[in-house]
Amino acid sequence: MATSGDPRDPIDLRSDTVTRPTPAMRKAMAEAEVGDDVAGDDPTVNRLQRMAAERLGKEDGLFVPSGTMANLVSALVHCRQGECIVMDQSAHTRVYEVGGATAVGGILMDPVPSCPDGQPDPQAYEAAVYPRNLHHPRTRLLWVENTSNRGGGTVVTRETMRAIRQVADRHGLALHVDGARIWNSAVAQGCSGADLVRDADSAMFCFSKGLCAPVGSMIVGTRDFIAEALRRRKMLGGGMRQVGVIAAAAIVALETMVDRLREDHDKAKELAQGIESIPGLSLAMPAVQTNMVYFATEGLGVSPRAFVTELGTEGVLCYDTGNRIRLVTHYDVPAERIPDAVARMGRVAERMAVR
Ligand code: TLP
Repeated sequence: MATSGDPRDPIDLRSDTVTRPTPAMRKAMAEAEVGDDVAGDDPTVNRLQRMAAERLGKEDGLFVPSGTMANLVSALVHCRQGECIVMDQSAHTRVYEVGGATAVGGILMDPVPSCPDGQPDPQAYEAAVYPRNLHHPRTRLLWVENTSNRGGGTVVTRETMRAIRQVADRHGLALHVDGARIWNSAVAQGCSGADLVRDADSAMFCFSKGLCAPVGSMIVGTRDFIAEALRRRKMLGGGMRQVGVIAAAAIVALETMVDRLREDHDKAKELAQGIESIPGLSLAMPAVQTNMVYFATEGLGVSPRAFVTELGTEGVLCYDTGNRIRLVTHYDVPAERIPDAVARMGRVAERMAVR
């Protein structure tokens, strides 16, 4: 039998995407009422889409298989070939979505320098908007990620959203939110999801991260926007049939898993405190706001990659992002396991320091 600290009993902090559906979700999936969703006939999907749109204060919603598709479909609705989206240089869509907007839509993704505190800088967005003339490509869309993944899981505030909306209005642009973890942001800020996307024309969020559903993301926007999004989803092969079986899990996620995200944030804070106490490791972000902890290994004189590999032998699973290491807390790593994770990291740091 595996015991505490036993590498055969891994602590998986790679991502909140590793969470598995809860028993309540599996039950709802088994019992879901379904129909052909491409024909608009799946009552469970229709209910989920209405529910999500209502919670985010938008007219309509569209269920899609993944966050990547949610972002791609949104970009394709907002922009035509040769047009530009302004986004943080480290935005997930720029860095981790295979360049889909450019590859599929011929859309440029213009980078804005990241701010050290993870808060987008409205002035930097404004500076990246092309003037309208014969020569430049046309800027069409501003893009904000909330929470910011490579920004350390930091939240974007309502004030920042308002300021970016003003930039959009000054230049006649649309505003999209990659809200893969919008509920983490809302819970951390003590506001509603709707508060955070009020200034946006469209937004997406994921069910299959901290909310623990097995599959699926949601796009929300006006009725017209969603009608166009439906065509793009179909074009990309994302029209699904009796998809109520997974929408049922997403309903459970939305109804029961949002408030508990604060537990994940507490676990991340505890993890960060533990890391601070380990000689040679240092936090890469000043404050942990949600469920991510980024740290550096410079003080040990070893590369993040080498540290991650060694951590794997102790049964702590995580990813490096080049110059840093990311840990993500979630439902499937209970609070009781955090001290064990810290202890394992401490052992690895000690071993590597003496080499
Ligand atoms: N992020 C994942 C993947 O990079 C593996 C992670 O572990 O953080 N937007 C943001 C901000 C995201 O973090 C992600 C996924 C996506 C979009 C895409 O969602 P999926 O993976 O459902 O396509």
